[in-house]
Amino acid sequence: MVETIYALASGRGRAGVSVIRVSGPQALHSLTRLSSLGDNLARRTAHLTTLTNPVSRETIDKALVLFFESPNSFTGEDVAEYHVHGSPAVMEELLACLDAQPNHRAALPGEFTRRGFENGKMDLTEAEAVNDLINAQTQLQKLQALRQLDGGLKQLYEGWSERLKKALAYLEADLEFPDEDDAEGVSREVYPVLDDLMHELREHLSDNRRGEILRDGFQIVIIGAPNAGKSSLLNVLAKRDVAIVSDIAGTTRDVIEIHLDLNGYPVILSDTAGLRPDQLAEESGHDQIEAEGIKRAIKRAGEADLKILLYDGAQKEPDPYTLSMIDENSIAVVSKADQDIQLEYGAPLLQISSKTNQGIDQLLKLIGEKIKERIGGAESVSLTRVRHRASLEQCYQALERSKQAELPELLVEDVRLAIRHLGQITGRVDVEDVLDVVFRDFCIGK
Ligand SMILES: Nc1nc2c(ncn2[C@@H]2O[C@H](COP(=O)(O)OP(=O)(O)OP(=O)(O)O)[C@@H](O)[C@H]2O)c(=O)[nH]1
Ligand SMILES: [Mg+2]
Repeated sequence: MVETIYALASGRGRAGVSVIRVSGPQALHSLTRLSSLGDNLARRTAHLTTLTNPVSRETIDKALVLFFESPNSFTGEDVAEYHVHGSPAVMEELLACLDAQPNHRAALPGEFTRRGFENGKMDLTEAEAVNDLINAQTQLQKLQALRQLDGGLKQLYEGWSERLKKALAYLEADLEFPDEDDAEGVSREVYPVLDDLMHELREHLSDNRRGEILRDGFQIVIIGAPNAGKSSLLNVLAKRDVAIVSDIAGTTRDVIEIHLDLNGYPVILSDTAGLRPDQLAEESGHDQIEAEGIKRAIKRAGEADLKILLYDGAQKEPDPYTLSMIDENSIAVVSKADQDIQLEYGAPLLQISSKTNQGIDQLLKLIGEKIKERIGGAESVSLTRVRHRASLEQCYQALERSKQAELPELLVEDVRLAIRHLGQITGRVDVEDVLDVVFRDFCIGK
């Protein structure tokens, strides 16, 4: 027997209104027990009712309730929604009363969405989009999640799958009736489909990871010598006092991360320990903690989408370790522009001051351009997870193999495999093992 699940669907804590959602075969039963409504109440309509504790007969709250009858609900099951006053006492009593109802239990993380998927209300990419939308911090993240929730990725992958299925049907017919063997038919009907698809897959995959970066955040790291002014810059960009600033070289040790919304792009900005690689040598007298900080800084710089190389304007020589990190994903900047800049550098550099804010707007503009260059707007659908990428790569490889297959049976097998890999993304094939991964990072009530 399918259990009926319940959970607080809105945020925790006090609120004007909180929503508790109940889904499963007994949802109507518990609703009629707790409310004064009969079981023929109008569907998808708000009803004002008094909720009563069936044991003590005490009032739980005055509430607005809605009932959605299977299959016309988010989960595809019978669903009841209780809109109650968002008070901890109301919540505690209502949840306890629900728990006492037959076959009711608290929902697991992501369980409502998972039931929606299992009942065919959405495919896996749409289920993932529910979570992305809930977690969206910026407008562009939100747009990307909405597009995916609207079936953007599903339509793309199912469209590809349909085309492959047609080619597969042709190949199977060809195997079935070898007498009418028509080798030309295969090269006419099948190979162009495989070629086109491989081309489209390549295009889709060589997207600079834009969908993933938009979902996870664009990683920027500030790198420079000790005392260059890295932590001061982080604080200015964060508009708050996050990192400790001092004139002692080697102040920052751990990587300090802040989240920024830059024109709708989610940015994760990290401040790091000043690069002083002589500290890395394992001699006595060297500070092990600082050495560890420097290792972390270098590692983070390697993973970042963009590096801000900060040169100390009070020094004459640019720091050689910072210099060695220049590449196409870096912006070089000079600090302490409010003082006389001592630095002699081959090319003109953007000068900034964390004291007067000089150059900060230009720096933000430069960063914005770099991000845009890398991930563009959110105008087309992009894959948003490593999981999608891995299956698409496998699909591509299967198609590549199919084209080299020497026997028609092998060609058929590879095309079947390619379809299977696409099906794993949308959840159209048996994906038990994928499900736990997909729903793991949901929170309860979703
Ligand atoms: N005049 C001036 N001083 C600055 C500026 N930025 C930083 N400083 C000073 O430079 C010193 C070092 O600043 P921090 O921001 O701690 O430098 P850091 O690069 O984080 O140093 P470490 O954490 O040790 O690697 C402090 O005394 C700051 O007040 C600036 O724009 N103008
Ligand atoms: Mg610092």
